[in-house]
Amino acid sequence: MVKRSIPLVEFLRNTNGSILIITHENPDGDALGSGLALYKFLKKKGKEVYIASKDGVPHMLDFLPGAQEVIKPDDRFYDVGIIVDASGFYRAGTDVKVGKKIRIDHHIGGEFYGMHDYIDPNAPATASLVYEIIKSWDESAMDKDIATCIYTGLATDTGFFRYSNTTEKTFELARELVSWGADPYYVYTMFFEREKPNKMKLIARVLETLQLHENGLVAGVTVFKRFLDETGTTYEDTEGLVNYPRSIEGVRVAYALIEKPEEGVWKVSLRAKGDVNVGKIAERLGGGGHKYASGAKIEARSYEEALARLLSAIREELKLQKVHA
Ligand SMILES: [Mn+2]
Repeated sequence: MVKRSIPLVEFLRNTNGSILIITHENPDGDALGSGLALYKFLKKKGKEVYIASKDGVPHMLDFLPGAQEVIKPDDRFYDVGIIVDASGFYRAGTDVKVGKKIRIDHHIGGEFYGMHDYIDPNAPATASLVYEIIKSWDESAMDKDIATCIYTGLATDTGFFRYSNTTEKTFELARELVSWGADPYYVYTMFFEREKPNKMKLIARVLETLQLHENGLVAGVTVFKRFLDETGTTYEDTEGLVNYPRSIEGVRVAYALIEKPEEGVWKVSLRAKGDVNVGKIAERLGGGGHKYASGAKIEARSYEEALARLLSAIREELKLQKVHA
């Protein structure tokens, strides 16, 4: 194992103040997995550490060790703030008062706070960066709980080892985490196989909205707010619906357009199949993300207007990126 000297490790080692770890809005498996792994590790190291998420912990991630300890961001002042798995503190969805800002992340671009940031856009997950930090600090502090958190981040960000960011190194990391006690079957069943029957009813409605565009290069679904009301589901249940249009043969860009009238916006999730960069599409709409997964919020008065703006951003990028059927 290569031991790297990491300035962040030296900084945290010498910190006696309070530390707030914070995730992005609507946290996913990597945000909470990497955040909780770091939280548990820093606790073991005797640090005064807290973990916060504006939207709490979604049902499919409530099995993560330490999930009950996640707090809502508050008005307290923390000496150090660490944003995980996000391109900056603005992604926390709320203002936090911290003395020093640090970012641990694998997104391209974003905000930089200085030499104690730990950012690697080539990492498959932020969780793998947290694992590097722990290994270079004190690997003997690894345990089953921390391994489970890191494994969940790695698994969810690679589509459970199916996406194109899955490499030999990903499996090597996964093997190490399993040797520390992470249980792939446990994580898989807790994450995927605890759906509520109402979610199936929501999926049925949403699939009815399927549309194909650009000769089948683009496919998407729409989640109208009334679908949630009619099926007794919430926005949390819309997570992952974009994977259905992506699974269609020939589709290169998939979207899920989600009506959020209380915010006056349409939220869009984008997924790429093959070598289209959907991060660029999201940027055109004022959002951001990765090459393969991104999102944005479209301010529009009607569904037609939101869809037209989304499709025009997709069309322009497909032309620029020279993507043809
Ligand atoms: Mn991530």
